[in-house]
Amino acid sequence: MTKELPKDFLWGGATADFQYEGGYAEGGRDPSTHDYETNGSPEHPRHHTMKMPNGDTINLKSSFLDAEDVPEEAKPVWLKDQYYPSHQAVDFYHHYKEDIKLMAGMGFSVYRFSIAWSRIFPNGEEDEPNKEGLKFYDNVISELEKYHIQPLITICHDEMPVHLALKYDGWSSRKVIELYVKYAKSLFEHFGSKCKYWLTFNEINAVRGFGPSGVHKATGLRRYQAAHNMFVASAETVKLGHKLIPGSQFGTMYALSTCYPATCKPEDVFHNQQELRENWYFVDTMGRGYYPRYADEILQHHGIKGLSEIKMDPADQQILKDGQLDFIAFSYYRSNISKAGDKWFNVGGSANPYLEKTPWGWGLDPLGLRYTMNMIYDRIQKPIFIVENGMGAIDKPDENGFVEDDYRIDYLQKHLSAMADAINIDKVPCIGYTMWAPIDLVSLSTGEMKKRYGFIYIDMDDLGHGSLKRIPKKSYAWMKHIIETNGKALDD
Ligand code: BGP
Repeated sequence: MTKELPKDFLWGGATADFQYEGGYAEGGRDPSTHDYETNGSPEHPRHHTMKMPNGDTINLKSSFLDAEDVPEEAKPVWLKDQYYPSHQAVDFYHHYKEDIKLMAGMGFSVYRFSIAWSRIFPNGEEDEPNKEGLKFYDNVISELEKYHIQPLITICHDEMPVHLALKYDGWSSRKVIELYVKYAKSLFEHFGSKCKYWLTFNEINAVRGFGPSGVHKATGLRRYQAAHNMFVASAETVKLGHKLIPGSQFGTMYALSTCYPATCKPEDVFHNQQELRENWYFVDTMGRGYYPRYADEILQHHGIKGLSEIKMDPADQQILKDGQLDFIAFSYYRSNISKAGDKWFNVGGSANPYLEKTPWGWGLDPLGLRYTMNMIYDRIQKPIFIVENGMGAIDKPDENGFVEDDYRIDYLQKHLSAMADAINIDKVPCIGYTMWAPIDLVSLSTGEMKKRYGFIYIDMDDLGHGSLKRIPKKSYAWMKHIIETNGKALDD
């Protein structure tokens, strides 16, 4: 079966503002929750740096997988001896023209990027949006238009103005729903005529804790209260977007790297089915417009009696129904396994012994992508959009800065082929594919620069030193050819 994709298939790449943009204090932007996050590595987790009222500084693990609770009285601070990667990131803020030209050189038809909330509403509570912030994204979108690349905008990628985290405890407060909808409205009014595809949130099933959700407590009732408030905010935003932008299409993005049963022992299979519902809880509620029947059972794993403990307004049910998503967007990187008796954990699992792994221990599983695409469509029957997939690797440039990344080409060849099979053989409707991340940027989980994903190398190290020069890798030309042939060359 051919790997050639339907004519209107969208090809592109994806980035997130605080990992890519930099310019953290420019253009009237206020700090966001990630601006207080240090760099790290697999051995040394990233931290939020905070100051207590008595002057003591504390470091709290910030990575969403093991985020520590933040004391309510702590205030974020920058410490002189720490490096905060989001401040410069890889400086898209000053390189956007060059970067978009490079993306266009590969033939991209779509570019997924997130807007930094604190660039538009610096503290989140202003009455009017910040003109300079809007102007920056105007410039980005005009540049995209020049090359006929359409934007796919993530309204909120795992962050918020730090003021909202401190004042309202982030998403655990309903007040933030109103502020988010106001922010989204200003984006629709300003960019609506130029953008058809929108994502209300990034990896909503994975966000927890201070950095991604502004909530001081990473687990339990407050996390699931925050999730409910995000569901309502997303649904209200979808309704509003449909009204203000005719023909607009809305998704939310889920982390759906999959998890298989460790064995065919019925107890393992059953455990795995239940654990996967940690993710389906989010997809089902937003994709179908109502909480799934197993919601109480999921909540009980987190010490919550059930939905009755979550504060809801009487109108919420109707809002969820009216603001259902048009498509399901997801990230897919790897697969894991789980078995009966494993510690209950969201987006979790252990390493699959059948798979080769990246240096960061992520198991390579192209068929898992096809499996995941089918799982989602079988369940929700709405078009899907792969908005993140890629391989973090250690690249070794030669003396001219050129990287021969055959391992990345191999990863993409296999994953894109599996995607084409899901589309052409299994008939899963898929809007497009945006590879994470077309240009090297800062890793979310470790804050490293050496965990590189791009088709384009950036001369910068883990501490932000380097010329920031952009140099296409071997995979750049390879991907260009795949896009030119609309996937057909995957067969070669
Ligand atoms: C997803 C996030 C991205 C991104 C990616 C790769 O979870 O949406 O922001 O960073 O994963 O992860 P990492 O950067 O940790 O390798």
